[in-house]
Amino acid sequence: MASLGRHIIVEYYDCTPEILNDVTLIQESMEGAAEKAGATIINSTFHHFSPYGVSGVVVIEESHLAIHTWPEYGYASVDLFTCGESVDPWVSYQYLKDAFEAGHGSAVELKRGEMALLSKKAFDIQQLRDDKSADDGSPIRTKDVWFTERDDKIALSLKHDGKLYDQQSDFQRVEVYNTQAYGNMLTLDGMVMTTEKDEYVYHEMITHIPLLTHPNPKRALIIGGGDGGTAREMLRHEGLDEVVMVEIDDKVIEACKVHLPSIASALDHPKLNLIVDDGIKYVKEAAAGSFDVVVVDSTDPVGPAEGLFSVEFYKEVHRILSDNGVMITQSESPRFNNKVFKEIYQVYGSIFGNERVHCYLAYIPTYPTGMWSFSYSAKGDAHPLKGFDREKSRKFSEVHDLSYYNESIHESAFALPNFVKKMINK
Ligand code: SPD
Repeated sequence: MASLGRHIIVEYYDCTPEILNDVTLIQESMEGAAEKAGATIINSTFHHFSPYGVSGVVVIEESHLAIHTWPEYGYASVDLFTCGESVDPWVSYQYLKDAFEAGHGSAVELKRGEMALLSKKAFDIQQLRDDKSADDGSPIRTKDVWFTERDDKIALSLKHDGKLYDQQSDFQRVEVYNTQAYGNMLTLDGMVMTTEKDEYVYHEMITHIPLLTHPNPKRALIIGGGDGGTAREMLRHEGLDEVVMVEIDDKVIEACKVHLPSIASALDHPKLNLIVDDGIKYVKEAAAGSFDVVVVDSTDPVGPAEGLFSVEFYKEVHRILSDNGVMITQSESPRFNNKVFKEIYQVYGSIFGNERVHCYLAYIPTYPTGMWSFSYSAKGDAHPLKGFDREKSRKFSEVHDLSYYNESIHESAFALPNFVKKMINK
C-alpha cells in the first residue's frame, strides 16, 4: 500500500432537496454507506440547521465520512476518508449517489500519508490505547443526531432519537421530533413551537394572566394555538361559556393529537369551538365587542403568521374585544428578535394606548435565548396588577396543580430588566 489513507472528495449535484434536508435520512444513509463499504462505525453526529441544511460525520474505525448539505441548491459536499485495505470508499460514493438521488456526482481521490515520505517512530503503545472500548476490545458505538434552530449568530440544539411526524402542509413544514431532553417536540418550518417537557411555562402564562385579571371573562378566542396547550389551560376556567379557537393548519392539530397528546388533551372539549380557518379572516368577520379575551398564540412572524403581526390585524382584534376586553400575544424574545419586539409594542401602544399595554416575561428553555415575552393590552380598565386578587390566583394554581404559574410569578413576571424597559419605553 502506497499511502496510509484514501480521501475521496465528493460533490453531489441535482439531488432531491427534501432528502438533503432530512437529518434522519442523511444520518441513516451515511451510516449505510459506511457499513456497505465494510467499515466499523464508532460514532455519528448529525445536525439539522434551520431553515435548511444538514451537517454530520460518521466516525469509523477506519477514519470518517463527513457531509454538508445545501438543500436549496440540491447540493451535498462529502468527504470519504478511509485507511487500511478492508474498506472501499468508492462503494460509499455510489451508495450515497443513489441515496441522495443525485443527478450528477464528481469525485477526486487523494492519497493521504504517502508511505514514501513516512518513517515509523518509537512510542509506547500502551499509553496511547483508548480505554473507551467494550470488554472484548471492540469500540463502543454511539450516535448523536441533533435538531438545530439558529440564525446567523445563535443556535439552539436538541439531541433526538428520530422524527415521528413530517408533513409539508399548505402553509408550513410540520415536524415532531422525539428529543432526549424535552420529550416530543413540535417544530414549524424548523422553529421550535412546543415540547412536552417545558410547554407548561408558555401555556400557563399566556392564559392565566389575562383570565385571572379580567373582571368577568365569558367568551375567549384563541388565534393559532393548534397544539392545544392554550385551549387546555383556558378550559380550566369554569366561568368561561365558550372558547373559540381558529387554527389555520389542520396538520398541526393532527400531529399534536397523535404525538403530543398531553398538550392536545382538550381539543375535543365540549366548550371548545375548534375552527380550521384563517384567523385573520375570522377576526375580520367577527362581531364588534364579541370577545372578552383574545389570545394570539402564533408562530414567529415569518410564513403563515406574518399577517398576525400587522397593524390591521391588531386593530381588528381591538374592535372585537368587549369594553373590558384584553388581548394577549406572544411577543417574541427581547434578546433574540429585538427589532420585532420593539415594533410590536409600538403598534400595540398606538392602538390600545401605551399605558394600557404591559409586557411580561417567562423563561422557556427551548426558545431562542430562553427569555420570552408576552403582551397584555387592555381595551378598558383591566390591569394585570392593579386590584390583582392574589388569593384567587394562589387557589387556582393549587387546585389545578400548575407547574409554573402562581400568584408570585404573576406579579414578578411584570418586573422588567432595564434594557427591556428601554426598548419599549416603559
Ligand atoms: N420561537 C417560538 C415562538 C413560538 C410561539 N408559539 C408557540 C405555540 C405554542 N402553543
